[in-house]
Amino acid sequence: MLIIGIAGGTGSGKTTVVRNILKHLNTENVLVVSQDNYYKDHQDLSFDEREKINFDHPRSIDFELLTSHVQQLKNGLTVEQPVYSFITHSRTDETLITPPKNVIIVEGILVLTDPALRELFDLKIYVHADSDERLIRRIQRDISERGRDLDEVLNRYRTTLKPMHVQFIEPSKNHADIIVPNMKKKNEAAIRLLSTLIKDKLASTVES
Ligand code: UZR
Ligand code: MG
Repeated sequence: MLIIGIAGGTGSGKTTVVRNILKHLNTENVLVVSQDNYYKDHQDLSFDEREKINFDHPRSIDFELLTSHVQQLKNGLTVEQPVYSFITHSRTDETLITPPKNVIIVEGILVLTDPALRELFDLKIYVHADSDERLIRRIQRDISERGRDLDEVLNRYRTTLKPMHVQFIEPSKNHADIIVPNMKKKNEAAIRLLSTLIKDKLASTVES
């Protein structure tokens, strides 16, 4: 089994990198776990209060649960992932029954900031894109997929996304084994290298 952590700022294109890696692997053997499902629940707060939460600070993530789930998957156990709604900013009543796979990819902006979780990764990857590129992607996505308006996105970017990126996310790059560039230009070479590395590592750990 191989456990891979993929971090990078918001809009860096983690999801795209994961999708592109998957094209080179036998997807039946790969499980992708997103940090997004592990935002802490705040049933006690009103919607207005929840909207003000700093979702880019490591403390907004239930790392204890995420780490324990990754550990259980590593031990060959099935876990029940929470399902989080970005619309209501809270956990839904649903869960996701998740059996372990040969390759487990854990992706999210903050997955390289937590020491205990980091310990579980066999391979640590950081996806890099310049901040203007990330902001452009974030604006496009939040407006088209998350029902926000421009003012809201820019305001959040300035007040939380950027400071949290500078304080926590960017420094977590130091823990990465590999930094993948993900600007507009093609990064097929990096993806292919990475896929080969994953296959190699998998081949050498397949007996364990
Ligand atoms: P990616 N996020 C929300 O917008 N709403 C939530 O309820 C929980 C998280 C955002 C979060 C972070 N910040 O920047 C982003 N805000 O999800 C991380 N605001 O997602 O890695 O896909 O950019
Ligand atoms: Mg994403």
